[in-house]
Amino acid sequence: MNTLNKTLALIALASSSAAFAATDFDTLDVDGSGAISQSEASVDADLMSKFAELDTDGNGELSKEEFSNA
Ligand SMILES: [Ca+2]
Ligand SMILES: [Ca+2]
Repeated sequence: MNTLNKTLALIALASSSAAFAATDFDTLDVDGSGAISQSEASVDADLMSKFAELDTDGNGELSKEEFSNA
Protein backbone atom coordinates (compact mmCIF):
# COMPACT_ATOMS: atom_id res chain seq x y z
CA MET A 1 0.00 0.00 0.00
CA ASN A 2 2.42 2.61 1.28
CA THR A 3 5.91 2.49 -0.19
CA LEU A 4 7.50 3.96 2.94
CA ASN A 5 5.83 1.39 5.19
CA LYS A 6 6.86 -1.35 2.79
CA THR A 7 10.45 -0.09 2.87
CA LEU A 8 10.44 0.09 6.66
CA ALA A 9 9.03 -3.42 6.85
CA LEU A 10 11.80 -4.69 4.58
CA ILE A 11 14.43 -2.92 6.68
CA ALA A 12 12.96 -4.44 9.84
CA LEU A 13 12.94 -7.85 8.21
CA ALA A 14 16.51 -7.45 6.97
CA SER A 15 17.85 -6.23 10.31
CA SER A 16 16.16 -9.06 12.20
CA SER A 17 17.83 -11.63 9.97
CA ALA A 18 21.44 -12.50 9.36
CA ALA A 19 23.26 -10.45 6.74
CA PHE A 20 22.55 -11.63 3.19
CA ALA A 21 19.80 -13.91 4.50
CA ALA A 22 17.65 -12.68 1.62
CA THR A 23 19.61 -14.98 -0.66
CA ASP A 24 18.44 -17.99 1.35
CA PHE A 25 15.57 -19.97 -0.17
CA ASP A 26 13.51 -20.31 3.00
CA THR A 27 13.91 -16.58 3.76
CA LEU A 28 12.83 -15.57 0.26
CA ASP A 29 9.85 -17.94 0.36
CA VAL A 30 7.92 -15.56 2.61
CA ASP A 31 4.59 -17.39 2.32
CA GLY A 32 6.16 -20.81 2.76
CA SER A 33 4.69 -22.15 -0.48
CA GLY A 34 7.89 -24.05 -1.27
CA ALA A 35 8.57 -21.88 -4.31
CA ILE A 36 9.76 -18.31 -4.85
CA SER A 37 7.33 -16.13 -6.76
CA GLN A 38 8.44 -13.07 -8.72
CA SER A 39 7.20 -10.78 -5.96
CA GLU A 40 9.15 -12.77 -3.37
CA ALA A 41 12.24 -12.63 -5.60
CA SER A 42 11.86 -8.86 -6.07
CA VAL A 43 13.61 -8.18 -2.73
CA ASP A 44 16.82 -9.46 -4.33
CA ALA A 45 17.83 -7.49 -7.43
CA ASP A 46 20.41 -10.06 -8.50
CA LEU A 47 17.94 -12.90 -8.21
CA MET A 48 15.29 -10.88 -10.03
CA SER A 49 17.66 -10.26 -12.95
CA LYS A 50 18.18 -14.01 -13.31
CA PHE A 51 14.60 -15.03 -12.54
CA ALA A 52 13.47 -15.90 -16.08
CA GLU A 53 16.71 -17.77 -16.72
CA LEU A 54 16.42 -19.76 -13.49
CA ASP A 55 12.73 -20.58 -13.99
CA THR A 56 13.54 -23.43 -16.35
CA ASP A 57 10.01 -24.87 -16.39
CA GLY A 58 8.54 -21.40 -16.96
CA ASN A 59 5.83 -21.66 -14.30
CA GLY A 60 6.58 -18.17 -12.93
CA GLU A 61 8.04 -19.49 -9.67
CA LEU A 62 11.41 -20.83 -8.63
CA SER A 63 11.41 -24.23 -7.02
CA LYS A 64 14.16 -25.09 -4.57
CA GLU A 65 15.87 -27.03 -7.33
CA GLU A 66 15.68 -24.10 -9.77
CA PHE A 67 16.89 -21.70 -7.07
CA SER A 68 19.88 -23.94 -6.36
CA ASN A 69 21.19 -23.06 -9.82
CA ALA A 70 21.42 -19.37 -8.87
CA1 LIG B 1 6.38 -18.54 -1.99
CA1 LIG C 1 9.76 -22.87 -12.04
